[in-house]
Amino acid sequence: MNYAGRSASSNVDIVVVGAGFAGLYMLHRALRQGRSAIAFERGEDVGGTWYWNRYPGARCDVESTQYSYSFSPELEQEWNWSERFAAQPEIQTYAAHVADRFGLRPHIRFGRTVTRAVFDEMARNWIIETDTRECVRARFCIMATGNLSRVKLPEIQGIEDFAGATFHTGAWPEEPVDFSGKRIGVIGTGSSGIQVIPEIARSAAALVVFQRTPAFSVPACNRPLVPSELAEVKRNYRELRRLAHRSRSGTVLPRSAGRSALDFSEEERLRAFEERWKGDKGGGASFLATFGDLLVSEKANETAAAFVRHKIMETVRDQQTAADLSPRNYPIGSKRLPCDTSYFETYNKDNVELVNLQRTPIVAVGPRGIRTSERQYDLDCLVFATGYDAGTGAINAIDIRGRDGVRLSDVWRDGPQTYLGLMVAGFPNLFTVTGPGSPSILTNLLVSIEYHVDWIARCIDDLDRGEMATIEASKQAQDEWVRHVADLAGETLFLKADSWYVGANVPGKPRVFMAYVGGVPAYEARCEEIAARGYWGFVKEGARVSKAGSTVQSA
Ligand code: NA7
Repeated sequence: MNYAGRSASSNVDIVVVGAGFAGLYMLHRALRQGRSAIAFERGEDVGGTWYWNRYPGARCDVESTQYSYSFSPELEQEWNWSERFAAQPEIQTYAAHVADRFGLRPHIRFGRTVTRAVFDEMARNWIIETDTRECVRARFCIMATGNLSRVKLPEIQGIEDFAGATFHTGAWPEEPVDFSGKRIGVIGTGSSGIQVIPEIARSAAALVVFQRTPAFSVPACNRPLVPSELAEVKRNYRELRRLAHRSRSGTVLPRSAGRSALDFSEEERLRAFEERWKGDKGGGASFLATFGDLLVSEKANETAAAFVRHKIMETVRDQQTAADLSPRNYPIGSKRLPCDTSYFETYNKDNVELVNLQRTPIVAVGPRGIRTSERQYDLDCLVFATGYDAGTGAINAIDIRGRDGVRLSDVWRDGPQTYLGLMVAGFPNLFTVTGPGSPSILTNLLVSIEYHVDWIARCIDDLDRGEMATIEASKQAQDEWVRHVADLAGETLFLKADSWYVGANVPGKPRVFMAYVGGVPAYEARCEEIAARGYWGFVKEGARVSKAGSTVQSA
């Protein structure tokens, strides 16, 4: 098919898909570089994942002062985070503030879902279409679609027959939901379920939690930030950011108690875990960093897993419920480790009941509620905390065609193929911010987003300086990178669990660990080296670029 003749309502240098944290910064960088740019956003406001995840209890598991942009020292100084781990409303307000402060809103088209992106080989630009039938040509198409943005409903027979209200944590309504006096069923006990369950339990007449796999969870240890503490962070922001880029997870955490958990006596180990379980050192990713080998050695990992199971048995009064809540079949941290506020304590409430679906599976959902192999549960509302088609879901949902009309979802049929998580061979000038194959989901995403956006912005500048029209990954470099990413993951315990990290939660999705586990410093060093070597492993095509969005002469 020849797309060259397709009309477009406008031409821009850059189209950004999504106006979450990645899209906002990409848009800002593009505009600051003097380029014409627009972003398409499915939601009615900025914020991305944080816009959609408005469920009660939604909270970030990275400290707020670190889960924030570093590109503007003025922004850093003027914004005052109120809590150690920010809740969704505050993060949403922050995203909105950034959009307003940097004048980004006029460049964002809200309520538009990008449905198609086609590379026009003649014109060497992208034609991007939305569900509202808009069509824009852009030299660069940048996917800032997020890793957790395509929600996943459970495949349970009869869901559509349920007569009560249904909600998904990842697509929560804007108006508050009143659970008081109602019988609520929650399906799913990952991070979202673990955060929403204690909140629903506060007001519901009855809350029934349908658990397929028990989750490890550690206390968030959230608390208000005191002014002196915030002032100290503000004074030291540059150093904090520098250290974040030197840490594997892009997060400054308390120093590990030791290289291996197995180098310590049981008493010393328990003391170290206990320190991270509560208090100032606790919360977020710090528990898994207690020792350096918890995610690589099964024996070391089991010491942490046993510690958490013991805590569950201690906290939950009913010992059968406690046993049902205790994970036994996968290493702690091999699934994303949730951080909670009184999750296990919630099961001591009289209005809360746990249903262990491994013992009594769901048979069907009907108009009145859920029927398990044991009994019927009559419910007024159903909450699905069943996660996402993560990593690749949002990108694959768009009909993206590269050279020769090849579809990206076909290239990714057996798992995502990228070079550095930034580009895909055969898809020139299409970038993926925190794409699969980059550290992304294993890190403080703000650190990874800013790094990728800066890299992409520099790459585009370098292309222009060299009078090049396009850049794309070479197939060979991509294949080597995909192998490298898989080899590194193979050395960890991440493959030992059925998690969204490996796509196991989506039937038929290829089982591939989607992130680069080598850590932020190694990854950034590699990307810097590649850029310094004239974008080694990328193919550039020469052409003189005359004006926004149109290439006039091949080299
Ligand atoms: P997750 O972590 O993917 O959790 C989804 C939960 O839903 C998990 O407990 C699943 O059980 C459960 N689930 C999914 N389908 C079903 C069916 N059919 N029946 C019963 N239970 C089901 O999603 P979250 O939204 O909690 O968290 C995603 C990320 O967001 C999180 O890791 C943080 O990074 C933020 P399973 O374990 O598959 O047996």
